Amino acid sequence: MTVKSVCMEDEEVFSAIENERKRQEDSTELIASENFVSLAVLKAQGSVLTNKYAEGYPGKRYYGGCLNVDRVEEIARERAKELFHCRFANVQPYSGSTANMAAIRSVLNPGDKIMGMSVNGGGHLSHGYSLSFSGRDYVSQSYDVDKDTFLLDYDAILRQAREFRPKLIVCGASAYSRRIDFKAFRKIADDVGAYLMADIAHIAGLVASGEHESPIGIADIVTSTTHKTLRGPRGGLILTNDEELAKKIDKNVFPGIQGGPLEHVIAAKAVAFGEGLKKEYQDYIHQVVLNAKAMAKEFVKMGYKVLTGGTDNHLFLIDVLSSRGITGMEAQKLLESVHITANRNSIPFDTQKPYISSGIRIGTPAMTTRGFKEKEFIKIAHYIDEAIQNKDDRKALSSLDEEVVKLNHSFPLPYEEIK
Ligand code: DSN
Repeated sequence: MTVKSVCMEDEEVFSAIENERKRQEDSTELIASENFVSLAVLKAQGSVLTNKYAEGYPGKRYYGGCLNVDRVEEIARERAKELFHCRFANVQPYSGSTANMAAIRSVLNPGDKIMGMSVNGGGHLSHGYSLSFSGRDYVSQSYDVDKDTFLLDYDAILRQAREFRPKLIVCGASAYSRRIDFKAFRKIADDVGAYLMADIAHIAGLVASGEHESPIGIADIVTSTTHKTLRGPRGGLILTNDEELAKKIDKNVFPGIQGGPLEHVIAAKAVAFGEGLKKEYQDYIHQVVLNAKAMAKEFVKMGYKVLTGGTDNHLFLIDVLSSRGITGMEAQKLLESVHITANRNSIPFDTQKPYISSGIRIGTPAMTTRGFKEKEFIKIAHYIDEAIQNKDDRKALSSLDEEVVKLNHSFPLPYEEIK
């Protein structure tokens, strides 16, 4: 039986998968946290390793038959350490949030104080947000960006930390377009006797390629996802140089919060880390940043309010409400109607509810993987403006949609159709 005919035995599920493949092929993907993995990553994840239970760690499993998954997990750990120049890596977290949960539990007890960046300011839910485990199990206070510049104000964070006295400070963001000064955070943490955790989920690829300062050796613990700029499978990662913390982290991942590791995903992480060590990947990340800078600049030229006026990394935020009078929600829907995928995003001190929001977040990792350079991103910036200007003109939107799809088709994905 061929793979195609096997897939067609479950028409219902596989036609939805095929439709998603086609949607990805047709669309300009600007969600800053998404990317397109290589065929090798896809193949490793869709492998027979999904059949295997392997609770424990390489050489110390609770199941038989772990010879091959031990090898795979060893390779993943070794490559992660090489990629990030660190001493210890745990590659088992199912996601960025579980990585953060295990990391936080390694240094805090329930009721201890945690201080992370506010979600509205660009931080992540798992950095102390009230509805997340991180804001429920611990006493949390968040720091914000400056009201005028929308930049991290390290003096203000220090003052807040001195007053709040957290046991853990978390730095790292999901929607912050400027470089993060890990050394400044270290000074703040040392000043108040706190641990420092850096969540580099978004900028991991930039850190691995030297496009952004690394927090390794500065923060006590570094967490990440593997599927954003790192361009691996959906999953998490924890790094540290501290042997005692590494032991605690391992215990908190398993058996603390997880059971059997997803060895097929770990294999795909290993493949992605291997790709990350190559020169081509470094060139790719460099281009991601050039593309983001060029696109942000174009929006500024067109009179859009780009937060902080531009970007140092792979993403930026546009206040579409004050720039063009449409909410983030409206902009997201409008763009989707012309095959441009972005996500609405709260901006710092947003007057709209998070579900509606005033902004959109734009990222360049995914389309850079497909081969877009500055020229194509500038073109897309104009397409976005055209869509907003013609938001009530169906005919104009439909012809714009055709142009967008045509452009995307000239940068094809390597994935095989399944029907
Ligand atoms: N949900 C992710 C993002 O879009 O940035 C953060 O984990």
